[in-house]
Amino acid sequence: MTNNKAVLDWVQEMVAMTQPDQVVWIDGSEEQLDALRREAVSTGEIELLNQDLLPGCYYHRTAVNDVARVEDRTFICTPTKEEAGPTNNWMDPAEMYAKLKGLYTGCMKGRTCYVLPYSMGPVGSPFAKYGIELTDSIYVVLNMNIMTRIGQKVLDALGDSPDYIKGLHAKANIDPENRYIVHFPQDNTICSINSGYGGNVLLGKKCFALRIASYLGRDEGWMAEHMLILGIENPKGEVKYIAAAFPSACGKTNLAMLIPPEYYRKKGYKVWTVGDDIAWIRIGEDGRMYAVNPEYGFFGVAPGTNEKSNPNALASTRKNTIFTNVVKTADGGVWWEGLDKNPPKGVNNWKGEPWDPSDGSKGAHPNSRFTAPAKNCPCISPEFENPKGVPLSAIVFGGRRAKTAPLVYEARDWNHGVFIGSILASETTAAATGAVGVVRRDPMSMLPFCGYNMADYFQHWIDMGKKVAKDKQPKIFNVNWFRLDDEGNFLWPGFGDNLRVLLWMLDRCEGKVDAVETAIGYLPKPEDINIEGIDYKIKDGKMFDESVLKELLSIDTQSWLDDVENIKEFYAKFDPARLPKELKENLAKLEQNLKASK
Ligand code: OXD
Ligand code: MN
Repeated sequence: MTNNKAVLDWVQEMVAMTQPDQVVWIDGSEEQLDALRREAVSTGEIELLNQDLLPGCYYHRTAVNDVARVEDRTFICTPTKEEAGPTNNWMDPAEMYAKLKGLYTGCMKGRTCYVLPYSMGPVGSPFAKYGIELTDSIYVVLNMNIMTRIGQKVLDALGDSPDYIKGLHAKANIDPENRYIVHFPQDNTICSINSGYGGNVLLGKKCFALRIASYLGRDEGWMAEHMLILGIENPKGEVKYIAAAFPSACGKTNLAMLIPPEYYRKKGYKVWTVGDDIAWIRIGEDGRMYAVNPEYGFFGVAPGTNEKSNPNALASTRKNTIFTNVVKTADGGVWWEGLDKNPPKGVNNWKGEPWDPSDGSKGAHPNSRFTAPAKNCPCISPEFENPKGVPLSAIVFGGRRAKTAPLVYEARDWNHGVFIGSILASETTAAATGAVGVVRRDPMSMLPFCGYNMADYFQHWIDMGKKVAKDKQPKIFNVNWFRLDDEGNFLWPGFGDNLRVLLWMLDRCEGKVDAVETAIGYLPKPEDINIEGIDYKIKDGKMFDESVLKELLSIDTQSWLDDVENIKEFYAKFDPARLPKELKENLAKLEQNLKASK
């Protein structure tokens, strides 16, 4: 399939180490993929779902001990520990290679090694980067076929170039004690062993498109970010694009696929999804920032997805989708908590054990997933495959904060925006294990995904801003959809109504509305956020109204001053010589502003 010596030599070396019974190159043809589907069904690796209900859909269960990304077993192996920084696990590359060699040697005996060429970004696009994943899992091949562009066309585009990302995945024994997800940024290499769970084994996603790509982007002058990308079309047919970063479990996929409230739909507003998880951002010929979604599908969390929360995501999963760790129903359909209020009876849970929904246990794993082709999405953007990407008007950061952050505020300038991204935080909810309400800093929502020292990553953000003329820089905002009243009720309706806040941002980008300068940045004047048509009950006897909007836009100076102390503690993790002075200055200014406003 290729004469590329760099590829052939590496494949040969990996095959000599892992010793599979056979090696199969994936050309990406439907014929070959179909044969693999049949084989995986015959061995039980995947199960065929009801083809009348869910054509082209399959079901898979992972091992019970292998259901999520493993941050404590994820490593960045740069030559020095400082390059990986204080927020990554690090091991000396030589030591790690030796450890992995021991684990990989002979681990594919009796198995087939699939050689999978894939592209992140449209093949041939100036954004595109190519990878080859070696894997002993058909499940991985079939998922990668949904999540990325694969096959011969990728090898053709790569030609003789040695410029590709090497990825070696082996399920081995799914041994959690010897599970490693390892990145060698200087070698363009990713190694994953002893897992079969998506985030650890679909190497194009978090491993390549975020960790390795963030490192490449720093060297090459572009950015790899954990961001959704969406387009908002106004009644005149003009579309403006926004990229947004939220920590996991803050509704990124829901925002990416937002359905405008009826009030706006009637006026002709539309929202288009470009991506739900990752954005690669480059400076275009006109000097603006452009973003592409390097992925080809959605690897979404199933629980909580329903006709109301995200009908577009649900529609995306109705064909050619792989479901992992959800409940398989008796008629070959799928179910998960939050899909509807009728759990199926007399079926097995995600572990394959008999399950009685009335005993309070969950049928689907909370991190059960669908892998769905992006093109299934009813609101997929016509620009999804645009090789040049889409121009960004705004960048949004957001987290889950009960009290501190207002509904929305705007950065004073690019560097202040980088500061806001660097202090991004979310509070733990009752759904997570551990204490409730604990603030977890997750800068730019990249904490688990940054492939190098995060202080240098902040500097890269500052430097990227310098390359763009002020009037072409995207404006930077922070949102908080999750503010609570004193009894723990959400004050803001969320979901489709979030569009109202996005439209305020676009008005700001176009200079159409003024804002109020505060200690933390620019806040909207309440009258500039349109709340007409909101019909939201906060609790019995309390409907959403203008007074609630005012509360959402209020700033509690003391809780911000407490936050400043927390930010100082977080910043103290980094080498002060590496942390950009622009961030320190912005922190000092925030503290000073807050004290002055007391
Ligand atoms: C994801 C995550 O799986 O961010 O996308 O955890
Ligand atoms: Mn993600």
